[in-house]
Amino acid sequence: MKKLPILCLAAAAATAPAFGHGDPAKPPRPAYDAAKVEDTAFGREGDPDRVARTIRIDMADTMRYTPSQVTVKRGETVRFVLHNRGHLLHEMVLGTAQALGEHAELMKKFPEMEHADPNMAHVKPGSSGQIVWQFSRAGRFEFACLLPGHFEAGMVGKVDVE
Ligand SMILES: [Cu+2]
Repeated sequence: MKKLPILCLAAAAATAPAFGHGDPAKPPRPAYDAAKVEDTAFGREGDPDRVARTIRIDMADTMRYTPSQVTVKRGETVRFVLHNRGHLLHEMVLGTAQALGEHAELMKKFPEMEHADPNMAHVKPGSSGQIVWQFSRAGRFEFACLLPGHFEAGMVGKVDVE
């Protein structure tokens, strides 16, 4: 099973020069490839051709997402369309509450970690981004902005998978 903190460390160690978290110069995420999709505790990268629903989420400098809670059906492939309404960089990282908490702690120690995984998107001010995700497991998961100070300020949302 894929564990975010290990991935992040591996990426940070393997890459020079390091791209900052959410650096606009970060390498682009590779195109969807079904053969490379890995299952995680909170689902898997979704096939953009099988999106069942689009959910728009706004990001603000108040360190809040709107909406901050969404409900999806198990098995559903969702396209999150993220709009950054603020003047700061924001991101959305999907995961389990535990993985996101651990990841946030790692961010404090390694602020230059590189990220371009399918469960996350960095969105520049005034810009938009997206994540396509299939929620293959039931349960409550979270999404969060792990940029320094944002997670701590409460930039966290919930996904309930029925
Ligand atoms: Cu943020």
